[in-house]
Amino acid sequence: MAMALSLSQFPVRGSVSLPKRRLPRRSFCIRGMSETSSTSSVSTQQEQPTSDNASSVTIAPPPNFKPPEPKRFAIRPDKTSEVFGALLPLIFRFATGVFVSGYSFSIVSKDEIPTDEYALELNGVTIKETAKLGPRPEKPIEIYEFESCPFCRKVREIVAILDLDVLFYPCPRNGPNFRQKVLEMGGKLQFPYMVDPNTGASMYESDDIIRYLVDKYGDGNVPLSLSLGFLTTLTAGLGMLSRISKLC
Ligand SMILES: N[C@@H](CCC(=O)N[C@@H](CS)C(=O)NCC(=O)O)C(=O)O
Repeated sequence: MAMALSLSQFPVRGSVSLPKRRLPRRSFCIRGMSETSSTSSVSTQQEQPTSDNASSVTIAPPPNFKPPEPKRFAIRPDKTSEVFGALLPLIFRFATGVFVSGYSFSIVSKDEIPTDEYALELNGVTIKETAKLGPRPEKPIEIYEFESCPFCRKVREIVAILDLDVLFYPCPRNGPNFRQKVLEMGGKLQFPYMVDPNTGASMYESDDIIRYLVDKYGDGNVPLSLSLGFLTTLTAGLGMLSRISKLC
């Protein structure tokens, strides 16, 4: 049975002689690996052995060591609903937020990518990705919100679309940390609440926050999927059905 071994975990028997200055290429050969064997051995051999640096190392697993059963990758049965539930927003929200504003890609030669920039490479093909974004906020925008709130979800989506640096302050119902701060800053407990330290602007109302962010840090256009009024809020809520009971 195959298994991974960390050589440093096992006692080394026999003598090991390693060259002092330059390490030769070695091939490792693992023998006698089975669940029932009480000792396994690993020997190292040089591809081109020479008389002064040939070595042989035998290692043994600890007493009663039983290699773990290999398992197929699978979703834990009690987590299946959570994993599939995480797909709901993708369906109900038409994958809003998956791509940033004005996203496009083209296949280019590797030389076209500046050395300090990242580009995706697939099967030897270099993919250049671009987006159309407005100015970047110098200081991160602060958003007070909570996961299961559909209005907050709309704001999270525009943050993803505009690829903004944001500090999210989690304010779950009965949360002891940041709710009080919102009450002090804005005068009421309502979420989402946004503070932009770059301009001093602060506001409630998801649609106002979205409008503010696209005007200031985007191209001024609210994406269609966030401008459908009640339908936007409804689908944002439906997308979170599987999480509402856990996070409210
Ligand atoms: N019209 C507001 C509605 C916001 C709203 O109703 N938020 C709810 C959460 S989904 C809220 O703040 N509830 C009070 C609370 O959680 O304490 C908006 O679009 O932002």
